[in-house]
Amino acid sequence: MSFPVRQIRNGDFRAAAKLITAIERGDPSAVPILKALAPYTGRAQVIGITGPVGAGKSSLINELTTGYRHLRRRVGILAVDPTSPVTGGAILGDRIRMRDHLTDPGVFIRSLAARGAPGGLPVLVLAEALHVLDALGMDVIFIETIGIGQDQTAVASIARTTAVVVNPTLGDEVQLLKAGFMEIADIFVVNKADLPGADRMALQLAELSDAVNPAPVFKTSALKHEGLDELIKGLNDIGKKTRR
Ligand SMILES: Nc1nc2c(ncn2[C@@H]2O[C@H](COP(=O)(O)OP(=O)(O)OP(=O)(O)O)[C@@H](O)[C@H]2O)c(=O)[nH]1
Ligand SMILES: [Mg+2]
Repeated sequence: MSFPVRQIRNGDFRAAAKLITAIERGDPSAVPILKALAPYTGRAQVIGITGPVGAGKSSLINELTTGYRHLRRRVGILAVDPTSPVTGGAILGDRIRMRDHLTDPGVFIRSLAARGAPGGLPVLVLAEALHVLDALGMDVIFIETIGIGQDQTAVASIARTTAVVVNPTLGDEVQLLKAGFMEIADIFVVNKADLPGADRMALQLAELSDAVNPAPVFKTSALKHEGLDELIKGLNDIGKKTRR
């Protein structure tokens, strides 16, 4: 077994980070390592967290990670930098939002920069990075993306469970339909439920999703640490159903 393969299988974060960098750069040296790691993948629970800019995806991942750590699960986080002009400093922002876990040896956080690549982050890069975290022994892996364009269907196909995060203040629910979120959701999360309108939003979502693609709706407040145990239970239940 080659050196990095053994290191990664032993849970060496630095070896994993190096391999992901090689994957991002399209470095051919990554190919044989990925091949050798392939038999050790397929174990992790992969959860896509998607939704509009600023819905609280990173905050929610931070809270969910706390929950999964209490359950002694190792957590991998892949945050896709969407090259969005709105979230210009996404990588830094994510690291601030997930600061509770930056020094936890059971949590691996990595941003994947879509910058420069036409059409955003290549899906293959994401899939390969996911394999690295899986082989690294992460039990739960979150992929954070802003659901824009064709990318989101690709991410939904990579993640075993896709959670679509929205807010009570979103207003025009038709936008969700237009953005293609309804089709890809296995679960809906109305985050910022500490703000007014959460019940109404949850109800409308439930009605909409019943018509398009039935998916359970959860209400959370990442800010007030509410609704997270229920959401984790919901994610685990869905995970069982959709397991390949
Ligand atoms: N009131 C309230 N604010 C929240 C909640 N969750 C997150 N926020 C705030 O919403 C803002 C955006 O949170 P993020 O976690 O960065 O959202 P995001 O969806 O990851 O954002 P992008 O990655 O930029 O799309 C921050 O100011 C958070 O503090 C919540 O439950 N309630
Ligand atoms: Mg974010």
